[in-house]
Amino acid sequence: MKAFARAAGRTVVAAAAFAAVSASAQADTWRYAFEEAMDDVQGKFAQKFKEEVEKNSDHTVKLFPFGTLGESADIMEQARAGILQFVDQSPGFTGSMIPEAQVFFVPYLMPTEPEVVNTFFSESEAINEDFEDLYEEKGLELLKMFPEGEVAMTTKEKVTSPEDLNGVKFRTMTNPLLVESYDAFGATPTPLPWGEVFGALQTDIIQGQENPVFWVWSTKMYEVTDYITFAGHNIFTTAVMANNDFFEGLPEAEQEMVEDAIDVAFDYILEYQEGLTEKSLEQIKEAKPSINIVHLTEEQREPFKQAAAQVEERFIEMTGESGKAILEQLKEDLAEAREAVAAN
Ligand code: 6CS
Repeated sequence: MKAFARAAGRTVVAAAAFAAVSASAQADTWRYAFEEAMDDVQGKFAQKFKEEVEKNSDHTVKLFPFGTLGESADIMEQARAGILQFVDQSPGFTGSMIPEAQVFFVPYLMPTEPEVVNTFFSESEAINEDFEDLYEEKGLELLKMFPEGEVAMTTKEKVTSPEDLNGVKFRTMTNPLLVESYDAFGATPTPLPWGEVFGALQTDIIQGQENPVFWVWSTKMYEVTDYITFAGHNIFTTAVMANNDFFEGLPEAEQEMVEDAIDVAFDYILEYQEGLTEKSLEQIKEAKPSINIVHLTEEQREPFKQAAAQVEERFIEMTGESGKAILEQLKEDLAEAREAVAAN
């Protein structure tokens, strides 16, 4: 009897072990949505991630580019509900859910030199540690933040000073601090989801927007605006995350496989973007020879820089001690990235 019980016990243990192994070895389909098209920066990142996961596991990654599942806010909701396993949402939209993520919209905080930017995103403690906790509180495992290039303003009229933005309805992503920024820059900020931007420019509901140049090219923003202005005030940052329950439920080896795939995609996307702004500008000039490309001088940038101080203050008012700590850490990380690049 005892022998039987022992044997039965062994069978149960063996069956449980088999179930655990087969659950982890089960070939699943993971769904991953992002805010851009397949051939844009987020799409290229996602494709590289898919390639790596499928190479190193039995899982399949199904990609959902912009428009297939709704706007950015919709895919975030689906990821938090566990309908999607992975989502790419930029802090420009996440800022309304995680106020600290708005730190990326303090003008002139982020550098624009690609080398410094890349070192910062690879090494930053604020990004790779502090933000992870904040995302986790919202049920998300932050896997990576990465840059998508310097943002430029595209407008219908010439902009060389904040006065030129007076009366300009300027589209912003939907976070309160970006609204503050364009208010400080003299414009009338108009937060809109991405899907409404082209039509709003075409019908003159808005007269300006900001985005990295690859996006101005791929979404044909140059067709509905005549000036591309570089004020050096920011870069575009995005973030990839997983539903936290899904990620925590993965065996450790699979979590590592996912993290490795993200690291490969990160290195790939930094390299992919080398020269992308310049190439996109050339493509725009060819498609629309009348386009005006303006790089503001240091003197012209000065009043925009001065306006940035009040935006930083607003950021601290909005986010309190936790925002202040992130801002300080970020500044420290940026100083270290600048030093590391200068030393090379
Ligand atoms: O401005 C936006 O809303 C969009 N810009 C980029 C570069 N990516 C996705 C985002 O929705």
